[in-house]
Amino acid sequence: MLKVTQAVLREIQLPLVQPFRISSGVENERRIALVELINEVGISAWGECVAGAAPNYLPEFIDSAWIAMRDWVAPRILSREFRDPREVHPFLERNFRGHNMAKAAFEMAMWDLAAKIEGIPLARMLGGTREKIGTGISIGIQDSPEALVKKAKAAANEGYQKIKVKISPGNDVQFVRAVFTELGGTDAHVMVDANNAYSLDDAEHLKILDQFDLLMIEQPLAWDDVRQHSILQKQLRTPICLDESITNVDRALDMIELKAGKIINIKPGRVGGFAQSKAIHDLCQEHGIPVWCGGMLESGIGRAHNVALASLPNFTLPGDVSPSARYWKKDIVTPEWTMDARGFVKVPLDKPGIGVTIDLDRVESVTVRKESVRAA
Ligand code: OSB
Ligand code: MG
Repeated sequence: MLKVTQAVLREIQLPLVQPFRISSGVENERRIALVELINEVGISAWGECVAGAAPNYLPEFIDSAWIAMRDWVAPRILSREFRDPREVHPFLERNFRGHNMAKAAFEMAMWDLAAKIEGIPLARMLGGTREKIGTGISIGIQDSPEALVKKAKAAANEGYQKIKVKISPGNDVQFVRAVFTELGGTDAHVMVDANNAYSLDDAEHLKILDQFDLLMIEQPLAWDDVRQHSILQKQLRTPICLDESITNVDRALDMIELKAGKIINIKPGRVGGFAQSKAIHDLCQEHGIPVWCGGMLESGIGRAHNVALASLPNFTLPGDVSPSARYWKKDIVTPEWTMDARGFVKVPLDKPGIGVTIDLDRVESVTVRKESVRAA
């Protein structure tokens, strides 16, 4: 039985080792909401809310998610005993629209709790089969093509299997050409992510990118669009991968039926947690659509959830699950996340649950607000 008696929300602030710029804004520091769920015998389980400081990726942001979690998600989770973590998502959906990142933080913590109670690794609880995850890096928009090439080459040398370059109008063809010229023919696959920076009027311009044999172009058009991507995909040789638009399994089916993309980036936070992530994974598998696990600059806790999810069989492309040192001077978990020279992150299979230990002293030292919700 999954019976939570207390939920603790903490906001931590962690400076990024390098600023991260995407088409819609820049982040120098991550404000992250962590969820700790404690059950009736004192087992602690953890989740991470991936909402950013600003509503520039999807509508949620950390302060909206905080209210959603404190006033709506936590009271629901605390009001009931669950037999199985699969029951959590449908229960949270009842007369409660949206707020997927807030819901996911709790839903994923419930999977951690279930795995800890069963004494098995989260990856196995989810149905994962992989022992290591191929890893990609997401490189933010740089000041010049030269600066980008330097970063991309360094990443290839570190062993990253996939190099994702953030693009926006004015920071695209020249930048991608420079990387293609320097890295073409190496093992690292190059892709781009536009985070909605283009419209259908840019189709001719985007076609220029076809010559670079990119692994994919991620979310070129509007954050909530599927139909226009299907028009664009017909004109592009480069496979489109949807990120922002896929907020649940129904949108994934829309993409498949409308041929609006050929790949899906699954971020569990974006789709309300693991149950929907698994449903999207399974649907894509049935339709021969590869998936990969995206990232949201997570701390070591959210990273643990992503690594566990990425161990499922249809995660056939490298995930944005870079090692801790790519983001933080010091992570909040032990051991920190590392990547081997061939670009793999190991799935922790030696401990129940998320597989890393929370460094509580470190968490407390970076906590800027904390609220606790108890069962009525
Ligand atoms: O579009 O994938 C994205 C980070 C913040 C918001 C959106 C995105 C990203 C990333 C980060 O690309 C990838 C990572 O966590 O390494
Ligand atoms: Mg993206």
